Amino acid sequence: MYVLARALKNIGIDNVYGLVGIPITEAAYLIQGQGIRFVGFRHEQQAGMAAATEGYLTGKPGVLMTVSSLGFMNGLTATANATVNCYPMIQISGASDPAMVDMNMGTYEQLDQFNTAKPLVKAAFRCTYAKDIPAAVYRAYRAAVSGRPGGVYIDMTTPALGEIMNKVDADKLFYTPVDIYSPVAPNSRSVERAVEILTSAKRPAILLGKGAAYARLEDKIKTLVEKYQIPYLPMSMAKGIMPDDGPLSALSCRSTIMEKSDVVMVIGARLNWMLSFGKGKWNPDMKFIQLDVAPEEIDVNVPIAAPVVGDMGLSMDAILDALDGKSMATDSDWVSGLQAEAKIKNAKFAKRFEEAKSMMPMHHMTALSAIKPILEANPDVILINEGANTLDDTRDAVNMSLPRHRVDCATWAIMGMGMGSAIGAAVATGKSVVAIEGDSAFGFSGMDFSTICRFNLPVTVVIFNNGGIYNGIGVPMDKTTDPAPTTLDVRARYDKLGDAFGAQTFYVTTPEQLSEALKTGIASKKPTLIDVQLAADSGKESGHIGYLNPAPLQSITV
Ligand SMILES: Cc1ncc(C[n+]2csc(CCOP(=O)(O)OP(=O)(O)O)c2C)c(N)n1
Ligand SMILES: [Mg+2]
Repeated sequence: MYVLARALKNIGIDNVYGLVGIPITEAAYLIQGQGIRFVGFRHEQQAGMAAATEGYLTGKPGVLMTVSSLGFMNGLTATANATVNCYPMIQISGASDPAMVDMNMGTYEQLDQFNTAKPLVKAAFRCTYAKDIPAAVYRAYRAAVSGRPGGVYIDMTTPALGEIMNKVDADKLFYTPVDIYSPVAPNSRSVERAVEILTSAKRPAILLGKGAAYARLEDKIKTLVEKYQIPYLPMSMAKGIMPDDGPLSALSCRSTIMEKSDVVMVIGARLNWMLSFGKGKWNPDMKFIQLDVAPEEIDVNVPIAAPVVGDMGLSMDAILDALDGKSMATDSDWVSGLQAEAKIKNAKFAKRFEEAKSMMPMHHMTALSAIKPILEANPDVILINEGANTLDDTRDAVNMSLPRHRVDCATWAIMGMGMGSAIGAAVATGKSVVAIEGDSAFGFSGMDFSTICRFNLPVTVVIFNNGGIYNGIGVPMDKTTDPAPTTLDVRARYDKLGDAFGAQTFYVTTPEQLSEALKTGIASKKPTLIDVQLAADSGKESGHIGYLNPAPLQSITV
């Protein structure tokens, strides 16, 4: 296990997130002994979310360590989520002796973890001998960050962890991998094609995904947008690559971009369910230019007129070079039309906010009217966000102005990333973090608020308590005294959970109290928990994506 600790140190791992037990406890101590921070969690899924968030924010894979069987599977949920979201991370799990697993001998915590993990990760390795550990760690690192990033699995068997080697032989195992991240340039014909289409566009737009944030394209995108006056539309986690309230932001004109643009340059985003698969609402004559690191992403759902496949930084450089000296053919009223529409939409949104301000008990937007100015005045705070209405309303309300400062439920729209991601963000960047959580969403990871306290991290957790999944007014259909399937506890005092672990806590019922509490939490840089009392009828089923629910034939009150 010393070999493992040293391999992690050699490759530059700063933090390991995990939860110990047989057979990894001693390894965790030795890892700490190498000067690597070991952040011990209460649940492996959250440790995994922290590792994934570190990977997304830094571009270096986050590392998760789990015990065998259920610990492995708890962590694997986060590793699978990382693969889907293209976050680089490595899950290293203690594992039983593979010879015994293969013969189904009923050994301690027996599970064929290697084959269980395989379909959910980019690459998987199994170490049966200590001599294989450094190469497995280095290869896992390379696999996690290369091409499309994702989750990688190492089955760290008990025999490999316990094997004793002589030091001279062990020392020979370490090497420095050459070019552990090696960007691949796009082909020049694809760049020319993209530039031809872009410069002939009458109504061009840029659609930004979190891949563009991960690839650190902000300076190049700024040049493209400003020099060629192209409006941009960010996906949720791409907010802040360019300022949400900038003059070319089309954030409030999403439908118009979909329906009216003739060329959209998709950068690090996928035309998946979140974008109606590039069909339906989209202009049927649309020409998509798509920049992606993975060729498999091209032509998914709709044919792509100009794919540019390769490292997106190199692709952007090549496109900017090829554009130099060329001019755009944009209709003269395209940008001004969008700006006029944005003005009207923003005014409408502001009016909605004004109306919500005085609602008592508070609604989501009432609480956000207090939160918005504080977060916008502290752009360097990383925002973590999960829930349904809590997610949608916060995303719509809070403008971002810096890249990689918003992490949320992302592609799978999962609950259960909050505390882990908040911890990963705080540990990996040293920055202050605010997590805005629905009361249901918080329940998935709430116990790891204690990890925030134990490590004294600058994290403020804000819980929007409307007493349920979507709201607290669901009507039970069987007329028993059981709560409805969506109902939680609108009278719960989440702040008392914070008290149990020594956090600074607040229970707030008005926007003024919330404002004070949030300012205090951020300024203190201490673990803070704010229980925000909302009305039980604030929020609707599934927030903005209720249309995805199959329709029932009976009348149901959710
Ligand atoms: C792992 C997982 N389980 C269940 C769901 C279904 N789900 C979607 S949103 C949500 C919770 C919404 O309630 P809350 O977080 O309180 O936000 P609100 O809409 O009430 O503001 C749930 C359980 C999910 N997305 N992920
Ligand atoms: Mg709720």
